[in-house]
Amino acid sequence: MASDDIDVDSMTLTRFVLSEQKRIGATGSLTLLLNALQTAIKAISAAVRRAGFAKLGSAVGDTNVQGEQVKKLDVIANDLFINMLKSSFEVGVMVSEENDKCIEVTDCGGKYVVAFDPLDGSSNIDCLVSIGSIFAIWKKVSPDSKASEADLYQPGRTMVAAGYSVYGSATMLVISTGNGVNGFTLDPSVGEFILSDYNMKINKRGNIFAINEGYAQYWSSDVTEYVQKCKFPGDGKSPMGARYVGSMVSDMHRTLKYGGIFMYPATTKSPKGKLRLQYECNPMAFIIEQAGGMASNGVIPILDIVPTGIHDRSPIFIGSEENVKDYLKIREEHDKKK
Ligand code: P6P
Repeated sequence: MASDDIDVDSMTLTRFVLSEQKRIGATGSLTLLLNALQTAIKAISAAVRRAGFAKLGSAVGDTNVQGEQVKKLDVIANDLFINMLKSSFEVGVMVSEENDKCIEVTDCGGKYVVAFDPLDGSSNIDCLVSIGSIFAIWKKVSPDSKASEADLYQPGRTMVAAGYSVYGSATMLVISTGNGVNGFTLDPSVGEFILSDYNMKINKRGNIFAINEGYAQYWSSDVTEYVQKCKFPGDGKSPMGARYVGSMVSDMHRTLKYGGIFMYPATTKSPKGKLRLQYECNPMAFIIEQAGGMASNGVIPILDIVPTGIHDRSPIFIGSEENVKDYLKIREEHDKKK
């Protein structure tokens, strides 16, 4: 209970993960890995809050493997993730959105495999739109062999944990280790993530659709029909609300909290979609399924896609189960006519 307005019994993320470790009789390796991740995220949060003063938002002139302009904060966030994960001695191999090749941590025998986007939505830094970090965690395929790039080709279904952080009006870390979803808000005065959203669940149906309508001319007919139905439902029903931030973490956090659907479909310009499977689509799909929602590439669940490359992209339709099913029904009708 709190005394003098100081909570003397806070459920911190560290404490929560330790209690989970005890509950399932785990070895503590994942606890160490998650603590390393939260240290990186706390440091990124501090850097994001200083970006304006320290001109961290300005580009460093490079472009990353995605061909996107690299900003100083991207570099800081990427280095923090890599260094904190390496120093946990629990990671055998990792892939970052910022690095063309995977990073094999040869000298530690770590049993975990991590894919991460250290700073997603960084094109929004200079206009103060919320950005975030996203991570997915697997175990090595074969416990006795050295980790290698092959371990990064696992489908999302075999993930052991996933999460994202939002650097917004507050810094929040939303995480699942396979036993539901919990949200932790950073208390800057203590420097700890405190449990603020216990056992998060997504509504079965929501009233918000999110898609970049600027690309409408590039959509397939099923997406066009579905979005039209969101706007003109007919039968005297009210239209759905439209929201689109352009920062996946922000769009996904709103979808989790308020319900509805987020879509980044394949288009004639991006035939495989834009968002990356291993460190954007899969972790978000893991979280949303754990919260009772649904995530599909339009044909199969995101978590069942078998990657063919560490930077694979995938179309994604994710959010409240009934909203996603509404789209999939239209998709099925159009596919039958092909
Ligand atoms: P578009 C940010 O660059 C990002 O990778 C995601 O965070 C976001 O959802 C998407 O791209 C936005 O892409 O093409 O709508 O600007």
